[in-house]
Amino acid sequence: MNGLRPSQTPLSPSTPVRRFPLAPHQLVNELTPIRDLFVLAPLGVPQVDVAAWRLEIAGLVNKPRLLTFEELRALPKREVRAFHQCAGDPRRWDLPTRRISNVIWGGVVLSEVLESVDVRADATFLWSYGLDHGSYRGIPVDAYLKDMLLPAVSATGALLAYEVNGQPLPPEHGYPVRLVVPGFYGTNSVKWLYRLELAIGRAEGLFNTHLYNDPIPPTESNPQGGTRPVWEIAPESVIVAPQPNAHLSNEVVEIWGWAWARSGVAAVEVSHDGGETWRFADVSEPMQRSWQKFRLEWRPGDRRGRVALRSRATDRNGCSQPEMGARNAIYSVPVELQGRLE
Ligand SMILES: Nc1nc2c(c(=O)[nH]1)N[C@H]1C(S)=C(S)[C@@H](COP(=O)(O)O)O[C@H]1N2
Ligand SMILES: [Mo]
Repeated sequence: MNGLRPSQTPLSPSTPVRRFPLAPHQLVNELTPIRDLFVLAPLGVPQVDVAAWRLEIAGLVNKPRLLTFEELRALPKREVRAFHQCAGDPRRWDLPTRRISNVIWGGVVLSEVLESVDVRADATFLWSYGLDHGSYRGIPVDAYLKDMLLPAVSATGALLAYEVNGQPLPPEHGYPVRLVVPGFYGTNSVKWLYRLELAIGRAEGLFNTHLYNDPIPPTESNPQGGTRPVWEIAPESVIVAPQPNAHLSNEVVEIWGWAWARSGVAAVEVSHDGGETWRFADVSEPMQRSWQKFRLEWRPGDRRGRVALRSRATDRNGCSQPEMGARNAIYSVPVELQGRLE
């Protein structure tokens, strides 16, 4: 075995890095500039020597491989425009955090690389390992590890990405190479990638089988309930304008924002009375796997006082955002109606 292992990789900083630069009303750009991307690096930021870096592809494959960065760069490059969302606190499935951005990832299509290792027919899972290590809330972690169902990863057009918005990945975003799984919550897009393992079944790991598993409430047919890994992104939307606490006259105002979902957004409804009545907004077609813009013109009329604007996305499978108690719960923007201006 060659290439860097997590324990040999220095971290700088070796303390958690968390940045959330943009609130929903600041998401004014279709493409999020790199400096405005949220950052999550709970174990710190690996400082990777790209000359020593290798990507190992092993497990249930007939031709295991060790790729250098140059070899990866020599493969056909693909760009994918995609929304990128953090699921939030790994235990708080019920808490919306609206950490969302939309970027263009550049890299190599994972399934093309996997073809070259000749994956065995019995492999059902992809395990991905990152070079960060240390401890998370007092629990030792030897490498950041995530798993996903192999067919789902391939179907979503996952990339081994080395660029974001046309630039080399910055250190905190996974330099030199990260996995990007469009349509899956950010936690699955393993940064500072050094190993892919083809396997049968789930991988034991703090960030994989302990954290990031939502409870499934018991039902009559399933009295035990269970858990579900935080994989595919549920339908969600945010209103960008008007911004919270805006003062609106009786003039026509455009309500607009972004909506996204793993399967694509089929419809967005907007309410200007806190959810009593809803109107369908115009929704743009997605570019590749990007978020979709919605807009609706509204004339507040002569009413005065405080109201809540809300948006509700429905995905192509017919699932809508819930009222509350979920990470994709409906977002609400309070505004002040001033009625007719004299
Ligand atoms: N190796 C590694 N990959 C990781 C993480 C991590 O801590 N270590 N955090 C994940 C989480 S929770 C999110 S939301 C995204 C954040 O990616 P970004 O910081 O580039 O926006 O990376 C994911 N990939
Ligand atoms: Mo995250």
